[in-house]
Amino acid sequence: MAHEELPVPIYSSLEPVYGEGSPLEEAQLRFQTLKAKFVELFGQEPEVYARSPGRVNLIGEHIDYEGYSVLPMAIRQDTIVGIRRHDAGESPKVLRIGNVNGKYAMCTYPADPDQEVDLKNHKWGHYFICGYKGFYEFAKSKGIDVGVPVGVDVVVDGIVPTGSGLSSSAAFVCSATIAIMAVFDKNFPKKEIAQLTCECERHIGTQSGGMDQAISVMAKTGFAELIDFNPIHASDVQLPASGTFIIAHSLAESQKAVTAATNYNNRVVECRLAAIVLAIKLGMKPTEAISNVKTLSDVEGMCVKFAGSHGSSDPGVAVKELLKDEPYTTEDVEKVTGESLTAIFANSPTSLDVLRAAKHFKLFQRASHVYSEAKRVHAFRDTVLSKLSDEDMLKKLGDLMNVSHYSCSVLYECSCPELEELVKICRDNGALGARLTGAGWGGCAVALVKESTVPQFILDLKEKFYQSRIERGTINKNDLGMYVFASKPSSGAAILKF
Ligand code: NG1
Ligand code: MG
Repeated sequence: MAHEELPVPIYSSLEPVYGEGSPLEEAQLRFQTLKAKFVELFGQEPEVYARSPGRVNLIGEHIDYEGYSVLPMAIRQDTIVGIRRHDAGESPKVLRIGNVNGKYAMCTYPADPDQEVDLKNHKWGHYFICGYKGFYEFAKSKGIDVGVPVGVDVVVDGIVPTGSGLSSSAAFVCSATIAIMAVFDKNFPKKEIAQLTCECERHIGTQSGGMDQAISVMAKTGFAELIDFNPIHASDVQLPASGTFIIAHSLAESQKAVTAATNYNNRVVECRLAAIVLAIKLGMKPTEAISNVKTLSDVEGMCVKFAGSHGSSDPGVAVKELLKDEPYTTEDVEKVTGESLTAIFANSPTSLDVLRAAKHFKLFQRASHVYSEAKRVHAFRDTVLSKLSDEDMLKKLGDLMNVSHYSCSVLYECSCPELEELVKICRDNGALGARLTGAGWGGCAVALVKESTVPQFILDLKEKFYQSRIERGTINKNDLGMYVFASKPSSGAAILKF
């Protein structure tokens, strides 16, 4: 049976998840600490645990929500959750969510799967509620009876740095969802869990694609994955052994849940408008485009046909010919659509927030990024599968990463000064390629480096990027290992019963 059709694995020890050596010892200690915290808070031990990892995206940025394939790998850093289900008679019926990290105060919610996530009042525990609601919604859609809602006690420990582009949010939502499933004795095929966690993370107010949850749930040790959407599917990608991916934090934190209206969701709305305008320019009736065209991948076929009449198969040709370079005002777009933007997005409160905050829409730039980035993902995979020498292969992969960064920075405008500085330092110090990873606007860069030069490369980054920040007191010297590290493809989500 295909890997993704299998349920989440259930283990009785940590070895299959964390492997040999110090990560295993570190993990053992974390699970002990979590259990002790659980007993301290709730007077009993957890019944079961779940874990789900963060990820680094190697290439394919801001295209998952447009329906295009991406190429991430899971990292070792993860979120672990311990959980106990209350008995049906126990009251009050509440969800009590504690954290090993004292920075996160205990959050309490009613045991009500229909509660709305309070977006105006952001709390860390909201990510757990996404998973809680997701589980009930999924069970309902499948006609599975999970009884009347009962309370649960939960303790969380996350070591994926937050706001870093390494998907701490998906690690949390996926581990939460799987913990709830496990405490209800339910399990489902991984690809269904990937879909359900993608949908339920949207309760937090970002119009996310499904990359983070898909890799967190479906990752396999030793492989990056090419993730396709509609339907979700993962294919293993074995990376060349002579190269290593280094993750380095720019130390600018991107608070995506808070900046969604001007950053992440803004881009989702711009892509939708670009897709609708393209469809209309390519001959679709405006009313039909407004109701049927959701993403740029929906109109790729029309764009390619258009390019064909210009002797090309590149959807970018239609973008160049049919969209103007200058930003579109609301009136510009409404002239094409014949419908007000507030009417087009009437059913999406988070999109209406975007419209209120936006001055204009850069349709040409965003569509150019998406179509070209989608091609680079396949070029990356084809290069890994090619017969090139290791040296040539790494060089080509690095080039693709560099062009991807340029496109994110210039066309998609999701970089920031700290990331630009860091990416440049990576390249100046021997990286074959370097780019921002994840949503951007802060967070991490990923650099491809020859295996043999990894220690020197990390020393150079420490000296040229981090040293001045240590001196300024931005970070503590002892924490450097959290901000810059080499990463191997790690394993996906698991349930742990000891
Ligand atoms: P981050 O912010 O790095 O977790 C986000 C989205 C992804 C994808 C990337 C950009 C969520 C949960 N994740 O990742 O789906 O769109 O940005 O490629 O919103
Ligand atoms: Mg996230």
